[in-house]
Amino acid sequence: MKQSTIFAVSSGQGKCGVAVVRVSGADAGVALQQMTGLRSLPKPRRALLKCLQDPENGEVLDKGLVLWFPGPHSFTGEDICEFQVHGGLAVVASILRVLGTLPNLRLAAPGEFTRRAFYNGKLDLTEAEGLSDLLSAETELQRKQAFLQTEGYLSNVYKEWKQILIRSLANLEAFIDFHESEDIDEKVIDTTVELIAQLQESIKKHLSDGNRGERLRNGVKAVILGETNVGKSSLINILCKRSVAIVTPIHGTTRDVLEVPLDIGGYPLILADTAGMRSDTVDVIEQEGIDRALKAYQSADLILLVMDANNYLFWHEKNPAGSLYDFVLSYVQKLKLADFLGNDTNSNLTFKKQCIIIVNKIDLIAEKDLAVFASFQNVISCKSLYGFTTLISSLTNELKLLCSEPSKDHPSMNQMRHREHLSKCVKYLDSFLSAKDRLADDTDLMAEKLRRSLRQLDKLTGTFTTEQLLDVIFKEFCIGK
Ligand SMILES: Nc1nc2c(ncn2[C@@H]2O[C@H](COP(=O)(O)OP(=O)(O)O)[C@@H](O)[C@H]2O)c(=O)[nH]1
Ligand SMILES: [Mg+2]
Repeated sequence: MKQSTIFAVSSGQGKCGVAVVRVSGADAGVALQQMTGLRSLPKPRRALLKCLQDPENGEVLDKGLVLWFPGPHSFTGEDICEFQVHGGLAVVASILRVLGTLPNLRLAAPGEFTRRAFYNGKLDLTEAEGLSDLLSAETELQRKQAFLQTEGYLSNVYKEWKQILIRSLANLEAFIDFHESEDIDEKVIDTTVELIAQLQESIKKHLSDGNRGERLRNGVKAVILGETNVGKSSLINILCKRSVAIVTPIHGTTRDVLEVPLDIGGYPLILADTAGMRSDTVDVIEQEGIDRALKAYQSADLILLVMDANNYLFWHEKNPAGSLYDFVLSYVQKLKLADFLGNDTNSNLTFKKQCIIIVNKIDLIAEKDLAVFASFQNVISCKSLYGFTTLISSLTNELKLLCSEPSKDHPSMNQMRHREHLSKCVKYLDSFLSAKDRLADDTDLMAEKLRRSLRQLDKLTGTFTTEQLLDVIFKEFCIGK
């Protein structure tokens, strides 16, 4: 059965200056000629200004640029034609309607162009995933990571690993076939073990990146915690430059966990405002809010611990010899944040999770008392906006630690799917290495272990795949890509 030729708007939905309509498949050339009335196909990859018409009655629909990309040198590997037309809704609708009347043409499904590109070997699975990420990248560093991935930097790493496995397998197979008849060097076995041990090390290192690639892809989860009325909601409103959370002088205003996506220095941050922690509430709704805040704390990567400057001053006057550690300890105990501080022996302030301590409402402190706050790095006022430049740079530093630095030489994996296949691959390599003494007499079995680990890398890059998996990956794409 002949595969349909597909078409879609590739430039996004809605009214715009120019819309790009893309057609891919065996009948793309026919579509181009029908729409333009051209007797022959234009020169490849050269823009041509033409009137576009309804072939049924010659009605001119619009005037626009026409481009012809004969396969295999096209995005999908198939013949592609593109129409750049005026981006009015009716213009685009008329082009789509007419294309739909041509034989064997139909509207593309989400991701179908890219899926065809994948089938035609134009990109592998990790590159296709990179492309999907590039389309949804919201910050500069997400863009960078996704772009490098579409350019094949991640898949190059996996391809290199596959080569090592393929070479090792070839060595073992040669050994199986020839070691009795010919004198094949027994060193082949040692070399293979050595190669596999190194490979396993590299994959383990790639895996143990502390989810930094995944965080950059999905956003770092940060949660604002603190007592009621210290200015948590005021803080989130300032950071996201709009009034997302209700701010009042009444204790216990915030109940739901409120999440907003932010771009901080190019890093994606998903910041959550929470209900203030206090133990004496009798309000069931507020108590539910506090429980939710605790849950948000459990799953967060980064904590913004907010306190009121006056409360600290009060504590300090009562405990003049108390250290910052003592204060934070008493504060988190009051908030009932168990397991918050690190296990330190000499009262150094360390945290279980990355944490920024923020002292708010510094505007309410008298000049003579300001010196008391010298040991805090982040002293702010949500009222006067004092201290926000420092706070933003503290945040950026924390995000740098939590996310991977997009790099050509050490690209990070960034999806559960990658992690799963790589973990399984390591498992088979482990089992190969732990049984390596049997290599000489049970070479078949040992080769099978390598074959299985290779299969995992094949799944990763898509050399081996299933329709179901492709459905999952390509449905993430938009129509027209
Ligand atoms: N003077 C002063 N008041 C603040 C500051 N930040 C917040 N507030 C006030 O403190 C009250 C509680 O603020 P809110 O953001 O709702 O605190 P939350 O309960 O921690 O979310 C409100 O009346 C705010 O206007 C600040 O930096 N200085
Ligand atoms: Mg609040």
